[in-house]
Amino acid sequence: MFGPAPGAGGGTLSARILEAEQQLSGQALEGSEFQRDLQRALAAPPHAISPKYFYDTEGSRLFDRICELPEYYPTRTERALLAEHAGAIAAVAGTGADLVEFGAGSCSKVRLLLPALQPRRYLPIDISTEHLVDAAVGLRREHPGLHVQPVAGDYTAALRLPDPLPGARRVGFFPGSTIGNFTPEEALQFLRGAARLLRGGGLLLGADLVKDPNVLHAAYNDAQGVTAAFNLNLLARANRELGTAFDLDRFWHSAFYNAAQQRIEMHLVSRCRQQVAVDGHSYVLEAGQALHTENSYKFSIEGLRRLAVQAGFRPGPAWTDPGNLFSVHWLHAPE
Ligand code: AVI
Repeated sequence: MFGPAPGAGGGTLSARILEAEQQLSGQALEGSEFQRDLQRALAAPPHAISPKYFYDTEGSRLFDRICELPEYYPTRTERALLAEHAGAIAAVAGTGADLVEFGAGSCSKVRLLLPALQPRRYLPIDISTEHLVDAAVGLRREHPGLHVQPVAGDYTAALRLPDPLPGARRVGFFPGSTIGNFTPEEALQFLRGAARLLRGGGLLLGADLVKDPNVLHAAYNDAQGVTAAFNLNLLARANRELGTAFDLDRFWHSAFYNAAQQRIEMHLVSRCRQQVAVDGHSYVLEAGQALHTENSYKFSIEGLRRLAVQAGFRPGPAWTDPGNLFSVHWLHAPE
């Protein structure tokens, strides 16, 4: 899953951004992968597609708006936990580390940790190159002494990372409960890869907690319709990138809590019987037929710790808010 990229060393920020842009060759491939996965999802049950396709530039912008919504508690709760416990986190993670963030987006949460963690280098990884480069430039401006080396790519795929810094322990940062967007098998596989990559260091992981389904329902069905737009952007993206002609008004956003699976499910539901086409292949969607676009698993503290142990980590402290909405875990990765 993870591996070093020989020769991807230091250099100026613009050179490092160039490296990130050069890794776009991986994203060019993603265009055809998106088409193939969309065709597969439309052609036959289970009619499901990976949520990774939400995150083009527009999708990343919409996700940033979701994080500001009053109903979407995870972001502000996790931010408060990171701010409050930054010192305790640095005490277990250590200072001067080689800090790797999986799915860094706008790199906003890491800012809360930088003064306490004082990493020697920061490697933000993200699939949305444009977003990543903008974020890295902003971060470098704010922290001129920080060595920022963005890596554009899909951190769930075979990703080549720069060689570790000699003598620095690797600390991973995976906030936002993005772990919940994986299937349980993918989550285990991701954590196993991370435990190998971070040997001798550890992972700081954010995980959303099981709670009152009404709170969850509101968080994924916000009054302003931003989550609906985020969900529908998957079809808008197909129109932009694949030349499809999905009529977004013919779909509605559906999000509900599946208690048996401990997850929010998001779907795009066809409002009517309609025919759609992708690259010359047409598909009939019945009224009420759903395209499953995302799962967002919720965890108990103990459940998350069990998963981490299975993946090879030794769980350390976990921090939660007074309302038990969200959790942040330190997971030590033994040598
Ligand atoms: C990125 N991820 C953790 C978000 C979540 O809550 O599962 C994505 C999201 N989907 C709808 N709203 C936010």
